[in-house]
Amino acid sequence: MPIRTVETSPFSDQRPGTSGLRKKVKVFQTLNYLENFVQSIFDSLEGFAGQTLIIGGDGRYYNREALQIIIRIAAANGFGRIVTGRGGLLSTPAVSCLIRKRHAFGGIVLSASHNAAGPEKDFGIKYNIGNGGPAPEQLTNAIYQRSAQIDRYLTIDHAAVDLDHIGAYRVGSLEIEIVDPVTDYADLMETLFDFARIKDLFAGGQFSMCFDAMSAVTGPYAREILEHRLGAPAGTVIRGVPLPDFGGGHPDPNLIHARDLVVMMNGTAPPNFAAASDGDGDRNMVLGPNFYINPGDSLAVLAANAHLVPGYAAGLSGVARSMPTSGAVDRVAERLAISCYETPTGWKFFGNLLDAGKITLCGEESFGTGSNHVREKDGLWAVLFWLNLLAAKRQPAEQIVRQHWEEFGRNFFTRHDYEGLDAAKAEAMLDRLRNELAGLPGQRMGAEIVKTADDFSYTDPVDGSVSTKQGVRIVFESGARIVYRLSGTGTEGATLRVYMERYEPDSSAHGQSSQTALAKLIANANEIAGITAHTGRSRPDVVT
Ligand code: VG1
Ligand code: CO
Repeated sequence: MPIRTVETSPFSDQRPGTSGLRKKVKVFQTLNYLENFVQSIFDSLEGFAGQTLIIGGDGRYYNREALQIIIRIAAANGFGRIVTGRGGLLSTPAVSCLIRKRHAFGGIVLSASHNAAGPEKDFGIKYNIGNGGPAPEQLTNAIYQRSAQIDRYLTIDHAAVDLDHIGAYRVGSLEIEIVDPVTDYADLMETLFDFARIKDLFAGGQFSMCFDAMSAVTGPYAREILEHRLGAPAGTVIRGVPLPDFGGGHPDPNLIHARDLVVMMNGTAPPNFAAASDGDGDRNMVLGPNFYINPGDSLAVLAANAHLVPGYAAGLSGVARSMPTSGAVDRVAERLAISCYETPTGWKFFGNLLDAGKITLCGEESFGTGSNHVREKDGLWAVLFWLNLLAAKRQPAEQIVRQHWEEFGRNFFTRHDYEGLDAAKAEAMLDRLRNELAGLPGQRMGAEIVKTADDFSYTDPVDGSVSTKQGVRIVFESGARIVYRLSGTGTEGATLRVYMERYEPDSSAHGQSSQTALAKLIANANEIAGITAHTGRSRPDVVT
């Protein structure tokens, strides 16, 4: 099949953010925009001739069209095989799972995660390397640099591939395999968790749960695993059909966007346990009746109880969390006498630690938890981990968390997001803050005294690479801290994230809400950065 070279010219805005390139669908539909980026990825790689590429997406609007374009470019560039899920669907952890299982060269994830979907909304593309994880910074930088120079891309002329039937097709010398999107992933979960025990839990009739797939990609995964393999009653999974616009919703599993689930859990006769996942299936929120489990606490509880789960019973080699994530897991690591690493925000920073066997579990405050089973955070995995604990301990989730606090103390944590800010103003606010950092130590704010103030910089312990400007952090003598950073996943304006945390060893004070426990720190955060003065906002848009 003849390869066609198409002349093109570069776009200046193809720098990948925290998790790939995210833009409005309209931008991706601009002539050659997607083509340029895909060719820039391939131009930045070496040695993939005849190799396998896994491609899949969260089913959002433009997923199918993008997949067809990428198949043609991959064929022209010399890949030997493409594997994708039926309908072009694969959750982000399922892409990671398939890359590893098939010993693929790499993979492409088509998703903008929890961002809204539809013709006027967001789309995204991310390259994952052969370990199954997001491309490291050196590679994303190379892709960006290439995108700024690109003058041609390669493609073939070929009719659209039928994505809806499982089977193998040939496009020139490229083999295309359409697989069931769920099977390999569900099989992997069976190797990690005690399915028989969880099955017993559901079979007992005393336990019920609700899983909100938020009309995004996890519906088929949750149905197969929870309802078919684990015997949870039909209807356990709600909003289980992936829709191109996610039903008009915002599939971000947090207290604001998963509101229906929160209302259900705070209402009369709630189920015993609830969970939600995001657009591409890598995030999770877990809830008990009237009880919200903070992601930092969730990670700590999973680490402390990993010995109860078959896949982790041999022990954890170490743990890691992103810098803004609460230090709850640090205390568990200390107790277990294992290492705890602090990385910049974004899953790509965990890849080397996982590959080198330095860590087994890791997580982020943004509802991401995962382990060495794949190289992405994994929403359903976390839910199954929790179910395994509930089945092993036969205790409500709330009791497990409260006992954990009693044993380890509680890290009160909250994140306040200010969305849709003027990007220049938000940058200016952070620049001013950076300039003032040196003068902050020693300053008193109410009962707190600033101990250190810096802009987080990370040296990867495996390859020595350095990542700077990863978040401004202010740590007080008491151990309380405030972190400020700008989001790297948005497509419009800027989002300021302010993370606040304080440790409370006294269990008689554990009953209060995070917002109450952190009220003074929240006020300090506003004062130090001048959030209201710079942004004109008196309150955050999202609080987690
Ligand atoms: C956010 C989260 C970060 C997460 C990233 C991708 O990034 O804070 O922890 O890894 O999203 O998650 P940012 O730069 O907007 O703060 V996902 O589920 O969008 O793939
Ligand atoms: Co996601």
